[in-house]
Amino acid sequence: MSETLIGQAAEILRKNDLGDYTVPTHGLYPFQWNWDSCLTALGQAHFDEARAWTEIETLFAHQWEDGMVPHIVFHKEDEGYFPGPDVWGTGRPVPTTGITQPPVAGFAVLRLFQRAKDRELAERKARALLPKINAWHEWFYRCRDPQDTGLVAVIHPWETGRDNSIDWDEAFERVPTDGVPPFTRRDTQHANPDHRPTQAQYERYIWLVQKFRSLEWDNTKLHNASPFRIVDPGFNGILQRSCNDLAILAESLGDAAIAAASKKRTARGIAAMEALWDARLGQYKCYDRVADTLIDSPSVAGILASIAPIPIERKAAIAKRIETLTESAPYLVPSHDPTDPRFDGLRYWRGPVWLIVNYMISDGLRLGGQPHIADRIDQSSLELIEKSGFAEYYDPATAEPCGGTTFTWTAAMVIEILAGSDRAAA
Ligand code: 9WN
Repeated sequence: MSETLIGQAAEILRKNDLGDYTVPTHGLYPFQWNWDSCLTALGQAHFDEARAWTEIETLFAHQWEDGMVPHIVFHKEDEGYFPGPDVWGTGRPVPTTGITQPPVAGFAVLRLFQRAKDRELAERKARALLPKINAWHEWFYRCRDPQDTGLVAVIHPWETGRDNSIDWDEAFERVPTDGVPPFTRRDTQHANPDHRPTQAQYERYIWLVQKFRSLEWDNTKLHNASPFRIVDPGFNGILQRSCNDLAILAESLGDAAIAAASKKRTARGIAAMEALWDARLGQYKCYDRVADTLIDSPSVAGILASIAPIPIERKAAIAKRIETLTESAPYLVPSHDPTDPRFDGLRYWRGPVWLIVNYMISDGLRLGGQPHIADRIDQSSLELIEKSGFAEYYDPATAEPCGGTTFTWTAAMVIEILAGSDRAAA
C-alpha cells in the first residue's frame, strides 16, 4: 500500500514540476508559493536531492534586497489567478507579491542537509542558503517586531497561509473596503466557492494590498501603517523552529555569528510566547497587536506552535488538547475547534484538515516526547489520502476532499510520512 501511495505522490510532484519550481496545483495556483516550495522540497529529496535544492534556490533567487522572501513568485504570466502582478505592482524584475509567508525554509533546509546522501552537494547548497535565510529572519525581527518584543506580526492574512481563519474575523472588521474597484475572482472558477473565502474577505485582502502598494512596499512603513497586525503563534512557532534549525546548520558549517544570533532569536521568541498561552484551553492563542488583546478563537495556530522547541510541558498540554479534539473530529487536526459555533468543516482554514499542518504538528510533538499523538496524526493523514486522494484540504468529520486536486504539498507530506522515518531525529 505504502509503495503505491508513494508512487502516486511522486507522480503528482512530477506533474506539477515546471523545471526549477513546482506549482501547488495547475489551474488554481499557477505560480511558485513560498512555504509550499520549501515543504515540497522535502518530498522531492527522496527521489532527487539536486531537484529539491533547486526548488528552494529558485525561491531565494527572488529574495528582496531588504531580506524579505515573497509569498508568490510570478515566474510566467497566467491569467488564471487573481490578484496577479498588476494588482501587486511591486516593480520587481520578475514580479512577486510584496508580503511574505510562514518561514519554513530554515526547518526544511536543515532537514535536507542532515539526511543528504550527496554530502558535497548539500554542503555547497546549504552554505549558499545560510546567509540568505538568516537575512530573512533578521528582516522579520527588524520589520515585523519594531518594538522588539521577541514576536513578529503578520500584516495580511495571506502571510499566515491560513487566509480566512476565524482568528481574523474581528480584526478584519477594521479593514475597510472603500476604493477597491470591482474585480473578477479566479479561485472560484477552479474550486467550489463554498470551500473558499467569501467575497467580503477578498475585498479586504485587496484593500490591504492597495494600502501597502500606496506606500511603495516600503517595509520600514508597512507594519505600523497596517490596520491588521496579528501575532500568530503558529507563524511565530515556525519562525522559532527555523531559527533553532538555522543555528544547528550554522554550527555544522562553522558560522558562529549566525549560530549565536539564531539561538538568541529562538530563546527570546519562546520566552515571549508564554504571553499567548491559554491554560484553560491547553494551547496558544493569537494576539491582536492593534487592539492589544488576545483573540478568543481556538484555531490550529496555537497547536501548530508545537513545531517550535517550546517547553516540554506545553507540548504535553497540546497533546492533551488534540486528544480532546478527537471527540469532535474523526480526522485530525481540524484547523478550528469543531465545538466552536463558527467552525465550518468545508471552508478552507475555518475547519478543514491540512496535511502540511499535520506534518509540522506531528514532528514537533514527536520531538517533544509525545510519539503516541504524533502517530495518530500521521495515521489520520494517511487515512484521508486513502479515502479521498491528494486534495488541498479535507473535512475533519467526513474526509470529504476540498479545494484543489492533485496537490503538490499534500503529496510531498505523504512521501515524508511514509518514507521519512528519520525525521524525528533532526
Ligand atoms: C494565497 C498555495 C497557497 C498556500 C496558502 C493557501 C492558499 C492562496 C490563495 O494557497 O493561499 O496565498 O490564493 O488562496 O491558503 O497557505 O500557500 O497552495
